[in-house]
Amino acid sequence: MARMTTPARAPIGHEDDPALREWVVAQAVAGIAPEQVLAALCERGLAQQAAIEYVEQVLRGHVESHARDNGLPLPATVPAPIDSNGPSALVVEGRKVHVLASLLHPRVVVFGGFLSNAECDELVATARPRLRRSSTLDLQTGEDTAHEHRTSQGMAFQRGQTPLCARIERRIATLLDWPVENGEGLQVLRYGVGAEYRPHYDYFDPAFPGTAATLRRGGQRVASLVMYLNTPARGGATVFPDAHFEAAAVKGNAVFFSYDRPHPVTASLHGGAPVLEGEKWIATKWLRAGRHD
Ligand code: PD2
Ligand code: ZN
Repeated sequence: MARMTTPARAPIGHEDDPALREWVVAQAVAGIAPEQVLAALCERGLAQQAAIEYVEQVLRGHVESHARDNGLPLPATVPAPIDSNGPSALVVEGRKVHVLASLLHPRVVVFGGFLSNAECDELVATARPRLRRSSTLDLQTGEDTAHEHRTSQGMAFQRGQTPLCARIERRIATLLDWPVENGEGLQVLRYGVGAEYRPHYDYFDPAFPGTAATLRRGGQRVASLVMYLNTPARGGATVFPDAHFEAAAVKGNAVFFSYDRPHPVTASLHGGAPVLEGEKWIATKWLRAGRHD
């Protein structure tokens, strides 16, 4: 469907009028910028703040009834670092970070220059002597086990384990407006030639018994930030198959993605494509809905 850029006139009616509610939902579905929807509502007499609250309430109600009607989990609040068509650079804790690409569904933002070269090199140097074969959570038992779908080596820092970890964690918290305490410790991975991380979801599937213990520590994961610590000579992109989108692994850049419920409807399926030449180093930060201890 072609995306519209200007809203039709808002129908005249009281806020309880189903026609007005349907109009608001139709604008959102058509991709009309929220400011334009608000302007159209103000034009027909609503005060700015009342219009904001009305639009939020209508869209929340729409999403909730869609979830109920389709047997989906209700959406959670997730980090939302930037609006559509916003600034192309942000200053975060004194560092200029560029917005290189942004997708709405799945919600993906690619940031340029999130880490300095020196920060990338220091993370690699600190992690290198502690690498082990990567593991994944076994959904049946809740144990971490090696898996053929994840052929990297890795290690995990505790939150705030080194001054550099703490600095990066503060930067992430500021960029994403999400508490440091809701983050898991940084995980560093190294992929050699041929190594990959096949497409998966980062949330914990609540249908499996092995997820209960981890969910008690801060609830669901709601977003991920994958930071590239080097630039592989070839391959190693982070791929989002549902969107036919890939983020190139470029030293210092980072790809953010969020998922507001533990369900494929988020289209947040993603993977690390095989490294074809050279090696690939990343640091991943997973963010929980609540405090992770
Ligand atoms: O290495 C990657 O690009 C990648 C891909 C998918 C990392 C992760 N997931 C992850 O750390 O969750
Ligand atoms: Zn992942």
